Amino acid sequence: MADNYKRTLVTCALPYANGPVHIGHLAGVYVPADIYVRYLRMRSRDVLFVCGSDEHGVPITIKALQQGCTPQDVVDKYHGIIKKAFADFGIEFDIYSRTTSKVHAQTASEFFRKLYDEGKFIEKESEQYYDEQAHQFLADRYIMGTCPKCGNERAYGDQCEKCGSTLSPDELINPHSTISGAPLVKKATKHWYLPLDKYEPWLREWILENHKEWKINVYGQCKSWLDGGLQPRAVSRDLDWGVPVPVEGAEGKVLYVWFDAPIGYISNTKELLPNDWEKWWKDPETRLVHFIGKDNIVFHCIVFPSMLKAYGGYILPDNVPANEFLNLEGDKISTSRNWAVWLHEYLEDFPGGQDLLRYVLTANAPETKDNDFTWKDFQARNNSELVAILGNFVNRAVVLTHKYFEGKVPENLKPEAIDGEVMSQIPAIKAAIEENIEHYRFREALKEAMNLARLGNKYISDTEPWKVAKSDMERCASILYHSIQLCADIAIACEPFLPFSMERLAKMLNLENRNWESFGNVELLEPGHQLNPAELLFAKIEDAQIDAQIKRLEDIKKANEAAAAAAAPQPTVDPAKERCTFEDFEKMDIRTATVLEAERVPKTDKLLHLKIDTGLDVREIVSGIAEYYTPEEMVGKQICIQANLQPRKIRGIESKGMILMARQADGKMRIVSPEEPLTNGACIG
Ligand code: B3M
Ligand code: ZN
Repeated sequence: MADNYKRTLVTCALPYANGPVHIGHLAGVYVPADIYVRYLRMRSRDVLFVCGSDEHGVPITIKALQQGCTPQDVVDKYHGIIKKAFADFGIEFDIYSRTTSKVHAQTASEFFRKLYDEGKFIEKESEQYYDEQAHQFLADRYIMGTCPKCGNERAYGDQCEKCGSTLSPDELINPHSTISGAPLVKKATKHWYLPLDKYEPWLREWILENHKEWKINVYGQCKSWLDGGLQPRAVSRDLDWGVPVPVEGAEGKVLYVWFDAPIGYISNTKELLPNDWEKWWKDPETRLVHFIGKDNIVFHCIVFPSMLKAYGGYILPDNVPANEFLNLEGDKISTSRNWAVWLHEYLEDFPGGQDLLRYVLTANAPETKDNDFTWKDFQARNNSELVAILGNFVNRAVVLTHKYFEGKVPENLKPEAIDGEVMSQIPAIKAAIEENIEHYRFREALKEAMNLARLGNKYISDTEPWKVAKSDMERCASILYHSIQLCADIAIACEPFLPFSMERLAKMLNLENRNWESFGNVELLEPGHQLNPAELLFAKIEDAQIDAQIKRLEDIKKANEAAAAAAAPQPTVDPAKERCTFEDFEKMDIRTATVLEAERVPKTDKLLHLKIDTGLDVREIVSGIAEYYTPEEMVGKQICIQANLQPRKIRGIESKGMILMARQADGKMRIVSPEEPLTNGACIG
């Protein structure tokens, strides 16, 4: 690897210890990180792999309330389950600790205190809802009331789960406490804020100028945050679960979970290496890489770096290769709707199926866009890739070597041009795997690694050693000699992706040294080297197993639909409008267009500034859709516009036209698009 770094510190998002982990977590964060780390370890790089449970914050206290136990009980339970699931899937952290550890409390506390002492925070008093019966301030999630948009009487202070609107507690009608049921009063409370706005110029330079190489989804999100303007962020909360704010007079206040959690990366390193942790965090020759999901980008690219910068002396992330989301059978994975494949349940249904899941999740990883996991695809990738390509090649090579040469690597007695042709392709494949892994393109890297097995299968099919054996044993020896060398290359190349089966393959081959450097060596296994008996690496998955999984999901869907129907608000529609003439209608020039660029209009919550191709021209419009769509979601979308509306200046921008949106009576809005892509400028009417 051509770089100036001496060591690499890899972190994975600390999962909230309020539930088990599912395939979305694995695909988005933990499998790619593990592939990366395994690869670096095989290259004998100095690497440290750090993770742990995120055990503070409101989600944990809510779970405790629901389950009638203490927050500590909740995190003890899920920390164990999560830690085991990672170990079961071969995610080999150097440390998996927790943010309730002593070291963490000290580290986070000291971190806050230094910034506090140096005047890096703003102190601000604000009015917050207070429960006089429970004697506490309430987080938004603890406040319930009537949704102003749909009338649901059980809407939360941050969201109405019936109509999906994002709310603030002030918007609720009759807000009351979910803890005591009491009505709420407003009371002044003091909090500390990190003035992110002050770091904005520096962040712009550091990210937008100096990290243009970051993944486009990460860079784009950072840009849109920065362009939207940063605000000071509160780093404390009125809550009784968390790291206490280490300031006199701050009783009943804890550090905000997103302030303490990323410091958990530091504390966990400290816990593992009490005397040696600093070189991993403070030496500019350390490269720091955060693996996370897309919902955590702002915290890892903007908030945490600003904290580190404010503190001083720490290195900053070199890269944050965040993935998008994995959906399940076309639907968003959701814990509350039980729409997920839980890791511990998966292993009950597919014992020993770790590599299979790792494979499918990598081959189909949501690296650049959201992706879908389907059980049919899972089966197809197993049966027609792992079994038919990888397993088949290895099996043929090893079985034939046993059959004709008593399981000893034969001698290369009669090589022919075809052997050289096949073996000469290995360096290029190796280089492609390296290039892709080093640029966080794991699905591409896996495809290349599988090309070794494709190559092997083709080689064996072309040379037909079982036929050659009838007339020319020396030639047969050469073919199997090369096939076995290729198997050894595969045992190395695929190890980061499929560690369990490659361990078995290495045993089958009696291959001891699997460092990356030896991959591609002309002779990995010498003639005469004894192989172990052939063993199947992968087994076919029958339809019945897949049907059972699909049926399970269908049952969950039915149960969810029944629950939703029971709870659904009475459907309402907007009243009919006055009649218009055909001529009125004809006057409107409505056509299809495609969004080319989109960004937030600075200092507004609702407006997006779009550049669109209308087929007639490229023009700019300002649209009040920012509450419903992010700029990233809009780019590339085909929309319909009212194209001959009188232009209007909105926030200094000349807006030429209006996007067609459908608005439900409850306020929910979606874009109206053609059923399938059309050319831009197609007239509607
Ligand atoms: N626990 C959020 C999450 O699990 C959060 C990540 C913390 S990383 C420092 O998505
Ligand atoms: Zn509502």
